[in-house]
Amino acid sequence: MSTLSVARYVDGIRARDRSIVAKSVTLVESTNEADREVAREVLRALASDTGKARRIGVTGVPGAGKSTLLDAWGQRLLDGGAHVAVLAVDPTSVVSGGSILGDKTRMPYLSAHPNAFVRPSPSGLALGGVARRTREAMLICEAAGYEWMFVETVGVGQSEVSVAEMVDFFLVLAVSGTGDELQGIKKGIFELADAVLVHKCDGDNLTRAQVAKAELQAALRYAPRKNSRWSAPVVTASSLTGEGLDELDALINRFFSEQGAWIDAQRAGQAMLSTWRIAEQRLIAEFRADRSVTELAGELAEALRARATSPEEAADMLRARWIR
Ligand SMILES: Nc1nc2c(ncn2[C@@H]2O[C@H](COP(=O)(O)OP(=O)(O)OP(=O)(O)O)[C@@H](O)[C@H]2O)c(=O)[nH]1
Ligand SMILES: [Mg+2]
Repeated sequence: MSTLSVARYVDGIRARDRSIVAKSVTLVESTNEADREVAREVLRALASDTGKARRIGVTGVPGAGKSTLLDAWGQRLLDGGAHVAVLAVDPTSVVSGGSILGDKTRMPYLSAHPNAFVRPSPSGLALGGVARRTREAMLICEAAGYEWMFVETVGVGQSEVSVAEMVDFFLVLAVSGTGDELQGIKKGIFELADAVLVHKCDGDNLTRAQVAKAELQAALRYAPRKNSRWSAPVVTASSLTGEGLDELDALINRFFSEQGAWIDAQRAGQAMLSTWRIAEQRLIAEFRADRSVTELAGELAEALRARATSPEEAADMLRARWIR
């Protein structure tokens, strides 16, 4: 599929040519070996241009208002002269094969603005592939000079963990007014959150949002912290009225100005973590594709059916065959 040369991609990205940026993201989504080689060369050439953006993950249940928030927040940043990129990660597209978020990435202001780049989730990629694509797409956007790099992900399944593992700041959206104030907030998510935002704090929701805020603050007090020098604050906001967005801005600015050393250390840890993940995926793929392993697996299926061996013993035999 790659019709452009490495130099064309690299120059286009550096010039922030949005159509080339879009093509480059398509390139990194490709699993075709020839495309992968081009993608690797492009990323290698751009390595020193990356790493300069503020990487922010936004998660929350479907309908929590992630896209609406990013459109309102992004508008403020764009009006201030910044460049804003948004990548979406939708785990449901992995299952359904069609990007459900694709038509739900409603960011009218961002979509129409020349200094913004919005990209829905790719379909037809396994979650591991989505994680790699998102990490690489992020690097491309950084090299293109987008200072604000947002990753929107639906708060279901493993996707929020993999997004938390590639951003500097992880914002968790909660919605009040649904009866259960902590709806959609899974216990483990507190360990990942750098801030919790009680969203849709407007109209009839105002008092409920304040109650939810107090409850969340109490819950967060006991959550394990990933950064001992930053305790995740709880804020309220409405993307419809704009209320609370100043506070959100101030909070993010404070995080990025105070936590530089922490962010550097976190990024180094994240790079090592991705290295392990990629190595694991490669090893598993090679293991499962190995002829002698698959042959033995065929034989073991019989033995398992006859209960002549256990899955654990069978797995050991497969491993022993592979190592030999
Ligand atoms: N009252 C109120 N409604 C809001 C607010 N923000 C978003 N909404 C509404 O909530 C609905 C869902 O908003 P989206 O921004 O699409 O939510 P999302 O979290 O991106 O949803 P998915 O991408 O489908 O997971 C829309 O009807 C919005 O108009 C808000 O601040 N206040
Ligand atoms: Mg959305």
